[in-house]
Amino acid sequence: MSSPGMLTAVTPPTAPIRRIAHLDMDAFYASVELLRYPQLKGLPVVIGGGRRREDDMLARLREAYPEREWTGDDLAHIPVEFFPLLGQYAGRGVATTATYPARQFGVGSAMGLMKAARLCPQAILLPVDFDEVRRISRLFKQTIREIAPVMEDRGVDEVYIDFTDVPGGQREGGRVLARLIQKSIFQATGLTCSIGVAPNKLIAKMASEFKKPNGISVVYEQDLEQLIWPLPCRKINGVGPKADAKLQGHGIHTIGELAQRERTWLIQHYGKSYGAWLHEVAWGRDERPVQTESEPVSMSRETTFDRDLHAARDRAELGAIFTRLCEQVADDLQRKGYVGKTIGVKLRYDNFQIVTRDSTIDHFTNEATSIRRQAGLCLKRVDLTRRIRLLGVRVGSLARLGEVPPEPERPPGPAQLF
Ligand code: DCP
Ligand code: MG
Repeated sequence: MSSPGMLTAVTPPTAPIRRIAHLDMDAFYASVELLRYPQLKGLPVVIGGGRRREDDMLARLREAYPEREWTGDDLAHIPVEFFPLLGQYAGRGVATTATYPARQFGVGSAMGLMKAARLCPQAILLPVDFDEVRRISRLFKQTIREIAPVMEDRGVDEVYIDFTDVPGGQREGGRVLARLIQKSIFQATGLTCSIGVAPNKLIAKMASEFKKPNGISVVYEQDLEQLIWPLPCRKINGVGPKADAKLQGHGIHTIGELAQRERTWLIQHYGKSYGAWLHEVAWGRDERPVQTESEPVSMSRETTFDRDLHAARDRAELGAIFTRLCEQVADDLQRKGYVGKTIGVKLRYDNFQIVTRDSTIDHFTNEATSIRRQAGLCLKRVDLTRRIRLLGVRVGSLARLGEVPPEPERPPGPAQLF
């Protein structure tokens, strides 16, 4: 008890430290199937080879036992022996994911199913059910938002979450909140996920992989040297296979080795922006905010080529890719109900230098052909003598379709003749 005149120890309020989480669902497509077929839990299951039709398994059952009525309620009771095995697969399909028991045999995402079948013929092969995947995806994200509202959607099975100002978000460096989120997601969906909590997105993304499946890893700034530096550079989100190969060529294999290179040396060899970025990430620095769902400012599509292309020598190939990108952006705009009036291009040259050009037109569009025309004009304004490794198309200054002012009517006159 304090009485007037007595000195009380007052601890000054400390500013919360930045704590960012990355959450990634475990063996997502496969786990979604196990909800339907719980009898497959603990078994090697591989997802791939097409999309699920309403009742793939029921159709098999009806064919084998036509005398019985089969309904959706029977799915959980289908005997394991009845499921199709990977070893029987023939075709050119690819595995999208595999359960952890299947991964023990070396099977994983993006592997050809024939190769997977050689590694683990006894695995059960199931197609993906995209509708169910999307439903569960929305459900787990909604569960997170109710606990921690600052969440960035990064795709079907992963998100970033800003723990910094969430009540309890600082306890044990974020571990307590991470546990609560894991538990709530499990209650809502029956699925497990893994979470990394760290000072920023970059490290959180690496940390969420440390204790997969169903794990939590808490990383502090001072853990950089011990936990991050031993990792291969490829673990950095943004270092792809090509950049990694180039780093390897310079004798840089781990993030620690990358951190030991001078910033100026990196800039010299990897370009001004990519080189500087490499230096920052190797030292664990990343200030990017967690961006909650908001009105998009722009939509873009880009692609990195299998080999560097030259504007003149690979004209046809480049032109086809360019057209495709414009079609994809137009499709994104139309699907999401947006139009835009700033159209731009982005190129990365073989030396990793990035250039962008854009121009704003006098009307809103979401048409592939007019995007292509404007983007083509932008392309004329960049140096096309260098070889290109990445090409992107972007439409900005967006407005919701239906909320844009109607186009002014063109005055009648000779122009109408055309
Ligand atoms: N996916 C895909 N093709 C790939 C990689 C993934 O279609 N080449 C799909 C299937 C995955 C989902 O995206 O289930 C999520 O991808 P992840 O990389 O997060 O893989 P998983 O969630 O399956 O496994 P993990 O437990 O390693 O996160
Ligand atoms: Mg995942």
